[in-house]
Amino acid sequence: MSGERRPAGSDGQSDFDNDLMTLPDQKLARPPLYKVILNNDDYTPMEFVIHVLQKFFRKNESEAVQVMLLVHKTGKGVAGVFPFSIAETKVKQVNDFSKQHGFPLLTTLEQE
Ligand code: TYC
Repeated sequence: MSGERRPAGSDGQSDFDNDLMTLPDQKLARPPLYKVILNNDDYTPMEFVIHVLQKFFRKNESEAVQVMLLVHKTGKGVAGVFPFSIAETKVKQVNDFSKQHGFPLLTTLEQE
């Protein structure tokens, strides 16, 4: 039968695995990432925003204060960057948590 593999070289090993090394590079696309955006408002206490950044985005105290102040001064800021399903979950968790505490704090998603 034609196309049958012969032993390669003197060691009797098949050269089948060599074929893999000659395939063209197959580049895998990176999954898209999403920014969880924290939006400013006039009613949510600064301390609550700092707490949210520590609880849901693993910021330390000084990182959390920095992000909160940026949002307070500019209107919005990035709380974290994640693959879609995680980002979507964070948005829901934070918005639910804020509502439960009676604050209008809102997070939204933006593709990076
Ligand atoms: N602007 C709010 C205040 O003065 C604080 C605040 C910061 C609210 C960030 C929301 O995402 C926010 N109490």
